[in-house]
Amino acid sequence: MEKTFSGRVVELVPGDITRQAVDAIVNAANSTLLGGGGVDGAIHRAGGQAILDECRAIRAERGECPAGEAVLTGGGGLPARHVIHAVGPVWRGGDQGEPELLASCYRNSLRIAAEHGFQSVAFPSISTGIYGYPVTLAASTALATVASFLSSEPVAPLRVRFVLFDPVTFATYAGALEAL
Ligand code: AR6
Repeated sequence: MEKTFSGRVVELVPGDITRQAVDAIVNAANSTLLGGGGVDGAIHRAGGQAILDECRAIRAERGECPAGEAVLTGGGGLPARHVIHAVGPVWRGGDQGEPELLASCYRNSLRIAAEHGFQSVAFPSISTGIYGYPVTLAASTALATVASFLSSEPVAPLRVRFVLFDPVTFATYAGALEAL
């Protein structure tokens, strides 16, 4: 399923983000940038030590990465050339700035992609696993933020793919994209 915004495509696919051959995949990281479970664990396992070494160097230089922000590394052994490590918010009931932080995760990731001239970027469903963000709310914020960036920014990727790991998440994003 896909929709076009100012000639740029948002598409939804089921599957595993570590298998995507795109300019950059986005990781649902944590503030330490040192790896974890979920999609973060899968990306580090599949991409190898080079990604962790780069994350360590970034951390040593800039400290922790706060929620809402993102940093760039190479793709190590992944088919993707780069990884954008974005830190989503932990869901704390929804009145602790979670929607703004989630939106800024997507915006900052796309800004990094645009700055580096990336044409294709793949996102997972940030924050909706271990961080507990309700999928219905996350899907509409994620898609509205990406659509707005693609519609309004002079420089942006041509293709943004959401790679959704389980059928419920895929169906929820499909409903939200339809409604947009
Ligand atoms: N490809 C695509 N999506 C995946 C994959 C995969 N290989 N594996 C899991 N998902 P989560 P969060 C989905 O928990 O909620 C880590 O420990 C998963 O089904 O990975 O942002 C970090 O270090 C869900 O739909 O990320 C942080 O501490 C989505 O990815 C914390 O988890 C996000 O789930 C971040 O939690």
